[in-house]
Amino acid sequence: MTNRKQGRTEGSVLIIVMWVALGLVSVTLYFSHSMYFEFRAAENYYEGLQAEQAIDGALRYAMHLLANADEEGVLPESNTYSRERSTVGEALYWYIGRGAQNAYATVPEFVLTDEGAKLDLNLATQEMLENLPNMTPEFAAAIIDWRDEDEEVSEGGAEGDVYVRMIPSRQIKNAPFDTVDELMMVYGASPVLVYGEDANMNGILDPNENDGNATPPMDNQNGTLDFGLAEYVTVFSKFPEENNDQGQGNTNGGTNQPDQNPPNNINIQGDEPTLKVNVNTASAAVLACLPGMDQAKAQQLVSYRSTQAGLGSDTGWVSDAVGDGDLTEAQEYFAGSSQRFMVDVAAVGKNGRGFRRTQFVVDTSGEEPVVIFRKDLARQGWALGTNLREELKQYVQQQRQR
Ligand SMILES: [Ca+2]
Ligand SMILES: [Ca+2]
Ligand SMILES: [Ca+2]
Ligand SMILES: [Ca+2]
Repeated sequence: MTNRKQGRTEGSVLIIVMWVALGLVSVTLYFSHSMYFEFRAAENYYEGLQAEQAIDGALRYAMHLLANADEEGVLPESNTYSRERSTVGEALYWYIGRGAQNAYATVPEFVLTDEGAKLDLNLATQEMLENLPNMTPEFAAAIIDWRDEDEEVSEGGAEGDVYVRMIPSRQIKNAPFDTVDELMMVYGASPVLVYGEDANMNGILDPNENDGNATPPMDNQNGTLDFGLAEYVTVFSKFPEENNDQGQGNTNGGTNQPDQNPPNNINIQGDEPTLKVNVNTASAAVLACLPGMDQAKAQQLVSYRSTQAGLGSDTGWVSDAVGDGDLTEAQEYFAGSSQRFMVDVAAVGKNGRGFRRTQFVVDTSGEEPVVIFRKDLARQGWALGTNLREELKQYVQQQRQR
């Protein structure tokens, strides 16, 4: 009897010991697991820092390129600078840009871009705005009312009283736009109208931009990227002043008014601010907005331009491009060079993680280039295309094997 009792006790002890052992193992597993995650988080954080350093470096490099351009106001040829998978220490960066606008593209163009290639929201007339793809006459009118000083409603537009009645109510600006994103404040705006399907603003069709409503943004799943207005407009255009025959172009006359720096975008030649577009860099959609232009002529210009190497700031080619087409009305809106450029940098750390992205606008009109705008776009997500994500994994593995 005692033997059987003793046996039973030993059995229970064994079971208890096994439970304790099992418990210890799970505790160890738990801690190693959470340590693993902490390690991964620290590594991601570290790679994020590397990526931020790379963005800093890429911005400086771009400013150096702009300051030392072969021709002032003309972007360097794309084969003359490091613009994709370039290294800063162990990190990598890319300049996200635009090439020939192609709604089917799934690989971004990696170049610096010209803000002068876009239509300036603060200077465009209602007619020019109406010519933008997907623009409605009402929204074009509302843009004019948003930025003008008066309370007169443009036909189909909206002035202060409409904004006050909105829920929640807001105030109309009655002053120039400071950013393109400000379009979202204008009466009638929607993400579809302003950003279209290009939620991450990289100019290409990403998987989530072609899966309908399965993941944001909403898209029509038709295999092409439908752009929003933000693709075509800027608030930063600035061009070298031309034909400044009158000495230093001081339009102050004989008055004793102190010289005031002209606000952004406004050339004081007469009092009329003038809108211009760089005909050597603008897309057909933007060129088609200008007076005297249409889709056909704009397309002719862009096609002809793509066959000409090293145009520099020359615009003499435009008449050859359109044959019998008349450009007399449009020509005064053409510029050949620009003074403001976008540097849109995406970067990752040494293992391809820690994705970061920042857009900068650089002004080159002064002695030294200066950054006049920056916008963080990391939250908009991966912007380098699906293929590149795979290529990057392989690249990282190759680097490790060395
Ligand atoms: Ca107004
Ligand atoms: Ca996209
Ligand atoms: Ca979608
Ligand atoms: Ca689409």
